[in-house]
Amino acid sequence: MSGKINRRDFLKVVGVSAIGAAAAGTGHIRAMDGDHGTSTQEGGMDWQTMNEHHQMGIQTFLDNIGKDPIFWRPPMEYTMDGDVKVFDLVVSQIDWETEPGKVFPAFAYNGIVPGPEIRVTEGDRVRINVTNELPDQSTAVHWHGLIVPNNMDGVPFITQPPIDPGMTFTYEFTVRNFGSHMYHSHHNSAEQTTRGLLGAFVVDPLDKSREPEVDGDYTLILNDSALGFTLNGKSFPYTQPIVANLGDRIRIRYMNEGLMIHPMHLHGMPQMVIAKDGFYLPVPYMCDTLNIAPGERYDVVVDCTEPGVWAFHCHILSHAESRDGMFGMVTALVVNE
Ligand SMILES: [Cu+2]
Repeated sequence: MSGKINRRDFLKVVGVSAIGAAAAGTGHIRAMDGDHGTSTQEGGMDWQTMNEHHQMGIQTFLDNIGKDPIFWRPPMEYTMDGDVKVFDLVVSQIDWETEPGKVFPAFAYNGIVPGPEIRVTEGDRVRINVTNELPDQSTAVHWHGLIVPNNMDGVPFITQPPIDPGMTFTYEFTVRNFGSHMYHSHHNSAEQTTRGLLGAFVVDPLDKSREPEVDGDYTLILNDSALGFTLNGKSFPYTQPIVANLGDRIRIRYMNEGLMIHPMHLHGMPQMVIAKDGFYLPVPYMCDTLNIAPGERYDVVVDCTEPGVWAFHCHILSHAESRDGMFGMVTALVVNE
């Protein structure tokens, strides 16, 4: 998967080789004015050190490609009971690494943040057994975007009692509407959801006539606050890129489970927005930066017409880059020739 990307090509694309050449005194980046010596800037880091930190992050990202097999969550396994698809979700407290050595006390569905992706087809009957193994918090699960009976909506004291520690609550409903949806805690949710009780609930339509034919289908869950700025539970440089071949058409399903807006900017190629909150748009539209607010889902299609490694990040820059280099909500689209 990463075989076609080498360091030289990657650095060429992101421009680090030019910075390196300039540092060696052979490049064509010239000082425009004033003092460009090695004096320490505000923040206690000289520019050479800043370059090194940035370059190290990029190298770590490159070296880590393909090393997180569940970054793009595989569909969750289920069992059949008659014609009912039965899923089991266990809520527990774990230590979650958004990057090696950066460990947060987190909450998880089935031990991972985000939880496993539930993927079914419009019209399916589903049963989801939710067992709460948190030591000291009750919880509940809301099926965000799905049209369900009121008593399955997952809001404690409105539609059900909370699921106390040690208890199991069973949700069962027929999946009536397709699209890119989510599931998450709806109890103490500012804490529980941002600490990890979130996941994708993707429903394929029965009528595929408006579905784009794609070479790859990627769910990208945005989160912030309790675990920092993450994409699918990881922070750059430990996020994974989307790897495509020239000419591929890919689909990205953005889901924002955080507390902040995140305008996701893809370099190199436009994004065609085809659906909002699971509903097809009457007319798709093109953009290069797509703002995704908490609770929103957007489906986009990208035609991979431009070879190279293209930066792909939240454009609230403080969610993506610091003096120490890129961090948080940054990944890449790799288009192999
Ligand atoms: Cu952001």
